[in-house]
Amino acid sequence: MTGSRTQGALRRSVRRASQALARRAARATTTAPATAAHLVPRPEPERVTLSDPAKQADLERYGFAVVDAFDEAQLELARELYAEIGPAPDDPQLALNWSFHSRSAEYKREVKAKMLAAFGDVVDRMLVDHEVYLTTFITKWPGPNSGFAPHQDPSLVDERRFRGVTVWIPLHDTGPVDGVDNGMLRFVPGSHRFSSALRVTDVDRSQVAGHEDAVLRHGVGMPTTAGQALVFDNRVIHYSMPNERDEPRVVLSFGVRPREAACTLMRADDDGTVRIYEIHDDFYIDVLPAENHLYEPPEPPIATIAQGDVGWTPEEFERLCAAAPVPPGVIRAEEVATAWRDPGVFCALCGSSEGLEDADRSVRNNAQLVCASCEQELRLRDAAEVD
Ligand SMILES: O=C(O)CCC(=O)C(=O)O
Repeated sequence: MTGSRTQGALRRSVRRASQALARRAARATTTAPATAAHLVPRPEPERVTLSDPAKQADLERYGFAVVDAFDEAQLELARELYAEIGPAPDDPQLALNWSFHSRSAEYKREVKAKMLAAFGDVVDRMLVDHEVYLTTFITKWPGPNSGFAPHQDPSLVDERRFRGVTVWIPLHDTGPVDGVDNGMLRFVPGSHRFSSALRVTDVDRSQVAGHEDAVLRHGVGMPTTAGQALVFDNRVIHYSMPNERDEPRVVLSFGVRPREAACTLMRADDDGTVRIYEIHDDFYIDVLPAENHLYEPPEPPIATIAQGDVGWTPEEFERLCAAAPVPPGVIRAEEVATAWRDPGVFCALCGSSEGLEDADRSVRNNAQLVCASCEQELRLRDAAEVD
């Protein structure tokens, strides 16, 4: 396997990101605030996402909407489905686990086939002419490692024309009971319009890096009752805190694209150029998220864009958060106990924090964070497959 990250490379990439942050902070203190081009949001796509116009308006305004998804019978069916298929065979049951991280393609195929057979029509009804490409269970096991750091999803469709969304359907109520949270989803409302920049899959280039404290001050929790879905724009900043209760929090999650839009993979070059590749709908079954960076697209990019440096300065980010609209029904940051504020840091594969550092917590999104020993295991597995 060529190009795999060793522990040294992991540290170098963390250092690179910290240096970029330091450069950004230095720039913030020396330059007068000017409106950089990427801070002017694109007009919202004309293409409608949600079939309910009021929910569509929420999605456009806040970056997310709460939509009724399952009735009692469907909720029961969803619980039975999870009980029947179960968590991924390699889920360490320690942290937050996405079943699409599983090394078993067979398991992921079963999840996709059964989730679509049972609930494809629910998604069809909720959205206007969309296609599900990614299905995953998200299990948030009780314990301190089950938070999920603030992030934006990568640009999973060509956002110059389209909106990509996730349909996130928990199988239980989410949010605090007597002050104890099981890991409701939290958002920086309106942050889908903080930038027109495309977001690449490489987590070391996350635009949220360095702004975590501001996110935790401005972010809000969106509690939901069982049967409700959160539909959110891939651009909106979102995160969740560890599950502090005794039962796992289980979610059925669907990655969805407008029917006429292909799924995309974005790659960045050091000069700020972004290459847009089209990928097939089973990409997340065939390619492990942890090895995404090793995938070599068979076709040339459909577009190459010069974005330049698209980070926010701390002042820009504060200003954007302060001006953003806050939806009704949310739990504001100041109502959240400070002990819950640390989303933790863990390896996406083994769930452990061992070998990971504070820098990993602050500049990296957990979705692709893999510890050195899992990295080594993947390398051995890939080498054995080649032999
Ligand atoms: O389920 C969670 O807590 C995190 C979900 C998330 O970050 C996502 O779906 O992108």
